[in-house]
Amino acid sequence: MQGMGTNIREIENRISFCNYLSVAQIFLQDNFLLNRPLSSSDIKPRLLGHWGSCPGINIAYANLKERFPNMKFILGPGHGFPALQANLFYDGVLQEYYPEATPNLHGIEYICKKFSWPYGFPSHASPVTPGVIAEGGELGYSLATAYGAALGRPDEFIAVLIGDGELETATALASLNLYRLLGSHHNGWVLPILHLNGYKISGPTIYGRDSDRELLQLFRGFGYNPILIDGTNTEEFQSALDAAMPGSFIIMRTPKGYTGPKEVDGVKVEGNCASHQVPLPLAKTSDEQLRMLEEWLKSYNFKELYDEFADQN
Ligand SMILES: Cc1ncc(C[n+]2csc(CCOP(=O)(O)OP(=O)(O)O)c2C)c(N)n1
Repeated sequence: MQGMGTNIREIENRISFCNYLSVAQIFLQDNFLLNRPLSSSDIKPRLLGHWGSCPGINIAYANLKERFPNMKFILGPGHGFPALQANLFYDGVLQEYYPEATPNLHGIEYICKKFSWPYGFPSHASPVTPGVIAEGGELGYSLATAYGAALGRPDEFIAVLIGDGELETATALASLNLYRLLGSHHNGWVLPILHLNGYKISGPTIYGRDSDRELLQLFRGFGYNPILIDGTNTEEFQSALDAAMPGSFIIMRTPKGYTGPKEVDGVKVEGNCASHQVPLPLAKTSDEQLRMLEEWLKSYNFKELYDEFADQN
């Protein structure tokens, strides 16, 4: 059953908005709203950042925010920083700390130009990000951090997105035991979500190759009630959140780099580790990749969805 007030289209529009801004931060130094055909001079001279994790983060964040507006959110795959930044921008949180992050073209230009730039925003979640107290970098701590944040705070709701590569680390695996130690009414509710996009930097994850049955058995073995969902199906995600309760563990399947380029130079990119970093590394110098980037950005219908941006040049 859908919860009251659930608006599937609004959630999906938010995901498109944040996907667009994630791509824009990685690639663009001008022409942020595509008011003219994309040209080489619009592309940053040095392309940095990580796309592959971003779409799954945007999906999880938008769905959670709709169902649990006051959640605390802990991000395991810190490499998807453009997605976190896009969501903080969307909610106006970034502007509270960075007044230039206004909800218009100026704000978009500001976050894009400052992404992965000296004295700007690093390419991973760091203490200059509102709400972040720990510099990221080492995978493994998200679940333990979530249980720590819930300790002795029974009214707290904490959603934690764990990378499937991250879950191969000793720390993350051992932290699965914390539910049996800390899952009581004296502590807050931690809702773990496995970001099962199937790949790490240059190869598949172990859990990405597991069958549904194997995954369900694994998390049942740790004492959870696992709920396996297709993250690209918003209704399914919202139903899972409606059904979730303390002890639930959501396994969210998405193709890595979902909605990005499907194939580049004969290499599969969407649904593969080739989407991990910058999927169109030659966008500045190759006409073909530039056109692919333009098509990719246009696919989000950014200006149509958010007409407050439409008339700005
Ligand atoms: C302890 C540790 N080992 C290795 C790395 C190097 N590393 C950075 S990102 C990454 C892959 C992460 O994969 P996953 O958790 O599935 O996140 P995704 O980008 O697919 O969302 C690895 C191995 C690291 N940061 N920390």
